[in-house]
Amino acid sequence: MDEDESHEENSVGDLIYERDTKEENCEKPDEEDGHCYERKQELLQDCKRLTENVRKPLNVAIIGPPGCGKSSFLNTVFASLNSDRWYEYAKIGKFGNHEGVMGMQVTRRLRSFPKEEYYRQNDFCMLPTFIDMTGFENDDSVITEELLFLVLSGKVKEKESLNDIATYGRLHGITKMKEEYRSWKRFPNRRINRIIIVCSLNPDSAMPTALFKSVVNVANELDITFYGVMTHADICREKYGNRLHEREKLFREYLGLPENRLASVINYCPAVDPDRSYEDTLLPALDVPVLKLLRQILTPEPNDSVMHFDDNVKAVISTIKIPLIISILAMLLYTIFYK
Ligand SMILES: Nc1nc2c(ncn2[C@@H]2O[C@H](COP(=O)(O)OP(=O)(O)OP(=O)(O)O)[C@@H](O)[C@H]2O)c(=O)[nH]1
Ligand SMILES: [Mg+2]
Repeated sequence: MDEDESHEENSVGDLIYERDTKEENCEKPDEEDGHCYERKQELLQDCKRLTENVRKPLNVAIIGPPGCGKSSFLNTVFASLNSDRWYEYAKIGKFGNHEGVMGMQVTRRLRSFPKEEYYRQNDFCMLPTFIDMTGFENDDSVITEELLFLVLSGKVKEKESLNDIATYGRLHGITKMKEEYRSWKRFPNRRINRIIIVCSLNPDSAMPTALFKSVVNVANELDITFYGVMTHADICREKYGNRLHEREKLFREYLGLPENRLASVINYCPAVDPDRSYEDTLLPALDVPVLKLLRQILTPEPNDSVMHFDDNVKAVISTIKIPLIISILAMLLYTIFYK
């Protein structure tokens, strides 16, 4: 049996053991389920407590190369934040490679997951909105960087086609693109507060350094804190040994990430649990590292609940606009007909 085969036969228990031996706070393999379950509950409480005093939910964007496990990671995040079972909220599948099914161009849009969509308990907490940013190529062209700027600064609506914006930029040039889209109304509720950059731990897959460069440039320009997540920790540990440390190191160096802003995760997926027991229950050993990272992400930052001045003005205008128009019309009608 080769290494791959032996790995495919890995049970969730083996994976939990691997995870336990790595996770300093989930390290008792003989009590693995119970211990990880308790650790999960502690971390979950910490995460909820951190959101108690926030004025509005954070927007957390997920970005990474096609097929690296962004949607799977989001579903793992949602499972971690809940207490019943895993669900497929973010659709999993390899559509990210430029062309979709039967060679058709896939229209790329942002997909947001507000708390109401993924959180199934009734308690009050201001958990974040997660935004799946599929469709960014490994590219550091000015057009990609500008597209990232528009998305991260909250200028792109949910249904807006990212392809159309990029095509406009390619046809008319970067200056026109900036003039056209930066002048668009900003949606204060869509401004991104944190970024999670996802990358596979597999050393055989290419490291999308150009995309990383663009994300880091734009995140720094907009003063957004970013985090790193490395997926596929299950298939890689045994097979690649030391090469994984090199890969992690490289990833951190490209992003300039301190260790506390990086997590290696195993996502809920059939490769990890062929019986898909997670459709009935949760695997707390997979949740723990994700919740540890989320606790970091949810730690309040000075700018979090502060709205920019122009956002406040726009918010006030848009709130009073309709009643104001109705009042003016009513006054006009009154003046015309009764005076
Ligand atoms: N073994 C293993 N497989 C994973 C892991 N995470 C994701 N996968 C698999 O990788 C494949 C791609 O996952 P997706 O979550 O669709 O990747 P994505 O980045 O959202 O892909 P696009 O949206 O197309 O860019 C799926 O077959 C997943 O089951 C992991 O941690 N371990
Ligand atoms: Mg996806």
